Amino acid sequence: TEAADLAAIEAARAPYRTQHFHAAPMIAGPVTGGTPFEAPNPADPADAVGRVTPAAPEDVETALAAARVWDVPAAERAAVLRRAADLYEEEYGAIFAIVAREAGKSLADAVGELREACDFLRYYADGAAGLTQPARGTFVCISPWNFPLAIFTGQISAALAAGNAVIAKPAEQTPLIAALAVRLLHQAGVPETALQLLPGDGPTVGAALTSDARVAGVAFTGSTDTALAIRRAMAAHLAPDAPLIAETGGLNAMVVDSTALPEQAVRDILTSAFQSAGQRCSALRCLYLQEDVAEGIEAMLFGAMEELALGNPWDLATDVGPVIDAEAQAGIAEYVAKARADGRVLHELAALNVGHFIAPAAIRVTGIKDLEREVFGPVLHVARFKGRDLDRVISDINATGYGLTFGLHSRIDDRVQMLVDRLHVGNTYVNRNQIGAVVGSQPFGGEGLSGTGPKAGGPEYLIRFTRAARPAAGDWPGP
Ligand code: TXE
Repeated sequence: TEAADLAAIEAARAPYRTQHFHAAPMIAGPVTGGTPFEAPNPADPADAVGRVTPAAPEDVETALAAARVWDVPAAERAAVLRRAADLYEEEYGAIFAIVAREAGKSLADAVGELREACDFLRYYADGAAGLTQPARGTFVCISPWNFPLAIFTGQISAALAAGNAVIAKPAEQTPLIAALAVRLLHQAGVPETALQLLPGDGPTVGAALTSDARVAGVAFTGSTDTALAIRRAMAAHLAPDAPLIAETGGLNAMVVDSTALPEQAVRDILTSAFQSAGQRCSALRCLYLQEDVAEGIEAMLFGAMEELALGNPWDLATDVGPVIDAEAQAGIAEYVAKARADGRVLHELAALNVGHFIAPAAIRVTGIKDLEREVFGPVLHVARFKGRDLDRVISDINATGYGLTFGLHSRIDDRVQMLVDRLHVGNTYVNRNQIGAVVGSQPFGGEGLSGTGPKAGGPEYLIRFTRAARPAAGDWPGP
């Protein structure tokens, strides 16, 4: 039963409730280390999560000099990656605890992180046998804080499956979960020269790695601006055929027309906009409601928002946790305050006074053109449209330049097909929530400013980490 599962999870996490974790450079050589700092819990300023020793410039040099491709038969690499997936699953108590305390993610999110990370390990292990080209060399993997286990593991397991040496640079905000993942991968049998970890910040450690000629390729997930900066650094310093595999931001819309089932649409809107406190690149940002049903759906939606439990993710009942840090909180709070001053806030939940929380909010807009940037938090924009204006809605969505996810609630088959055909997005979700990706069966990735492709967890991804890869990003994001 679910109650028994929750009790088991409580028990597995309990030993890690107050543990003080540690992350430091994990390199095949002596560690110098920069100035250590304390990792905060975004939900609870009183919680001492751990201590982080970032990489010093000497550690970057040591890692680059020590990196060695993982030159064993593909079947052996695959077996090690599968063993790592088993170890991740055995360590689920520690993983759920760190994901909650360091990244502020809810139990539902933590379960999703672990499942996706293990799926990536096993999927790329399966794919390793089919590779016909050799490894490229040293791959740098730079990951974001919003999927601190799943995306981190997805990048490095693909690069390792292909036999590369990996140097991983996790997000500043989430080095503790990365350090645990690397420990488990080493324990499974990945050599220390094939997988090294350099905690540290982007402009120093990240930039040093992406502008070193010894690096053969870069996998990156994060903001579009950072991806473009990395592309410039690579063009100046790396071999011209070094691939950049980038997954970046989105400005995602959902259209709900008058034939939609309201209860189902409302449930999917809530999940799409507020799961992970809206800190998913796939999250719904701009909802378009057809005018004749808009009032009814808005009333239902605002009622349903009141059911969301905003709170500390250590509490298993929490639906919406904090945003990642004080800077994110301040930026989003300022954005919502401005909308409030303009009288555009349609509904918002009561605020919490401790931790970096943003109360889920719905804001009136005339359309996606009113969104100047990706607001990475639990903020949903709501627009209304008339049936005859659907063409304009489509061209406005395409005109953002992003192309990650699109959601549609409609029971008119021709309309569904027309929208799917005309919208330039990587992933479309019809009559369901728009945040899912399933390794192997539903690969994830965007078009335009949202990424270079190929889709993660899909059949094209792994070969980009071999010498079969052509320059992936020479003209990205294209004219
Ligand atoms: O991302 P950054 P941040 C978006 C989202 C969010 C915004 C900022 O809109 O509000 O990005 O988040 C490393 N050279 N997404 O600041 O800066 C950095 O250390 C090399 C969307 O966290 O792009 C981190 O490891 N590396 C997204 C990684 O890049 C550099 C997920 C991502 O950080 C670097 C997260 C540099 N010059 C944020 N500068 C998604 N697609 O889900 C930074 N980094």
